[in-house]
Amino acid sequence: MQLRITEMSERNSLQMTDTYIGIGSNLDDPCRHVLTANQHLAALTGTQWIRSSSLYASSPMGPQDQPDYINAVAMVKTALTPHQLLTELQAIEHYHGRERKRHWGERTLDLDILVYGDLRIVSEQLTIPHVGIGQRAFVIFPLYDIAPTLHIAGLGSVQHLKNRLQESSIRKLPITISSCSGGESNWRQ
Ligand code: A4P
Ligand code: MG
Repeated sequence: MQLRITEMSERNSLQMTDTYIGIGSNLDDPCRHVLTANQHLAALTGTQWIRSSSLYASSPMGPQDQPDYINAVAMVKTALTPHQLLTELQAIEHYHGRERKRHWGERTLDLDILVYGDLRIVSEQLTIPHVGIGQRAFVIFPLYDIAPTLHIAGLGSVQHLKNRLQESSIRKLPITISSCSGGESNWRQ
C-alpha cells in the first residue's frame, strides 16, 4: 500500500538516506551541465556525493522538436528531507539557467529525485519514486550502472526493470566526471 506522507519533519535529521538523483540536459552544452551538476550535488549541505553513472544520450521523450538529451544518475547520502532536497535541487537548476517553458520541453538542467531510500511519497510537490522511471531507459540504464542490486519501492529491482527496456534507445558516452574540464567554482563558496 502506498504511504501518503506530506510532512517529513518526524525523520531524524542526522539520518543519511541513500538517494538517487536523475540529471538531464539538452541545451547549451548538455554534457557540461550534467557533469558540473555533480559538483553542485557534492557541495550540498548535509549531503555526501557517492558516485555518478556514465553519461547517456537519447532522443527526447515528449516534444520531438528539441535536441537529444544527455542523462546520468548520481547517488548521494543526504540528511535533508525530500522537500528540503527538492528546494536545493531547484536552486541548482536555477543556477544553471533553467527556464520552464513547456512540459517535457528543452532545459539546461533537470534534477529529479528518483529514489529516496525506500520511501514512497505522493504530495503536491513531490512524487517518489519519480513518476514513470520504470519505463525510462534514460533513467534505468544509468541507475543500473551505479546500483545494479537496488530495489525500488513499489517497482521492483533495477535489474528486472532494465531487462524490459531497449538498450538500443540510448547511447553510452565515453565521458567521465574526471574528464570534465568545464567545472564552475563559485557554487555556494
Ligand atoms: N516533482 C514531483 N516529483 C518530483 C521528484 N521526484 N523530483 C515536481 C523532482 N521534482 C518533482 O518539474 C515539475 C515539478 O515536478 C516540480 O516543480 C516538482 O515539484 P519540472 O522540472 O519543473 O518540470 P518537468 O521536468 O518538465 O516535468 P516533469 O513531469 O518532472 O518531467 P520529467 O519527468 O522530469 O521529464 N527525454 C530524455 N531523453 N531525457 C530526459 O531526461 N526529461 C524530460 C522531463 C522530458 N524528456 C526527456 C527527459
Ligand atoms: Mg523534472
